[in-house]
Amino acid sequence: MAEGAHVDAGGSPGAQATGARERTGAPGGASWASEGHRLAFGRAVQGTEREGDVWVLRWRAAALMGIVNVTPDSFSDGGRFAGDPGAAVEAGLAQWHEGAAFVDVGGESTRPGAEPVAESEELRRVLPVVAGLAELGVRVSIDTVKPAVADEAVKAGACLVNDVGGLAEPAMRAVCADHGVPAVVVHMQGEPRTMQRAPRYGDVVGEVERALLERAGEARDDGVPSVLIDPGIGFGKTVEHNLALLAATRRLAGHGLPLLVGASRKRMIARLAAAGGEGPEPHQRLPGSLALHLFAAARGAAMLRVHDVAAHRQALAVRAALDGVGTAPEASRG
Ligand code: HH2
Repeated sequence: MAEGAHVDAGGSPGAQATGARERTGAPGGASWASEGHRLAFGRAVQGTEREGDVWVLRWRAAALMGIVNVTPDSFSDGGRFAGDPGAAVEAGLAQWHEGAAFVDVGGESTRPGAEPVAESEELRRVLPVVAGLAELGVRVSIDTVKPAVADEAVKAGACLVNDVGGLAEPAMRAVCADHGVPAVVVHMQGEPRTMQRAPRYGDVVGEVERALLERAGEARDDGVPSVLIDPGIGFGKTVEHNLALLAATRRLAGHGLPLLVGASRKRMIARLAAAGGEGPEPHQRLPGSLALHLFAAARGAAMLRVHDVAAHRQALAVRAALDGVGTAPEASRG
């Protein structure tokens, strides 16, 4: 049912699955659609194709991961769906129809200063939403740092584990390997409660890159079928650290592992746009989110984690349509 939702351009996994036309890369070095991305699963998942022992999802350009936080306290959408799994499923399904390749369900806020949530409470929040979306044919990602939550969520239908703890726990790698699901390996310095107090790096890009590649190697060695890597915008980083990492998108995307970037509505946007005042509130940060994500997409990011799927879809499609404009032979001759 939901498969038909993925119909248009941009080369998303959904578009790939429904046979939408592929775009070619623009001459002149822009990489809007020139690089293919690949995620391997140990079992059949909607939109994948079998390749030997694994099932592979392929796409071009940047795909979107929609966000559904079933929490009372998330920095941007906290409280919207707390205690109302039906509304959360509806919102996730809407994001899927808008073109999300995955819908990321989270039951514990990781905003700076957030307190940890008990496992039983996190399970109570996420399981009905994961199961409800999976039953509707939505590819669901589970946003958790707890192996037991990941395990139950995958049993309920999630097909991707998004771990802001960076897959540091062997038990988390075991869950992914045992169920044959890929994972997002996110970089975080410290832990949410304290991570923004005094983030410090000698060489932020080099250190984040090294940590991500190490963790990706451990995951591979432990049998996780594939990973996306994510520099963790705002996870133990100043605005300057975030900017340095975004500026290094091409380098971080150049390791043969799909790169996920999640800057949606984050505090750095308020700081950059503040003009002396407080800066826009989270729900007013869509323009800044688009600016950061279009920048990352143009430099090879494979996936963008976003609250506003339709707006990103539109921006990516319009930007992609500019590929080649002005560089075609007849245009440059004139
Ligand atoms: N950011 C947040 C949560 N999960 N996962 C990945 N892979 N990358 C991110 O940048 C990322 C993430 C924080 O955003 P949000 O879910 O909107 O808020 P909260 O953690 O307060 O629920």
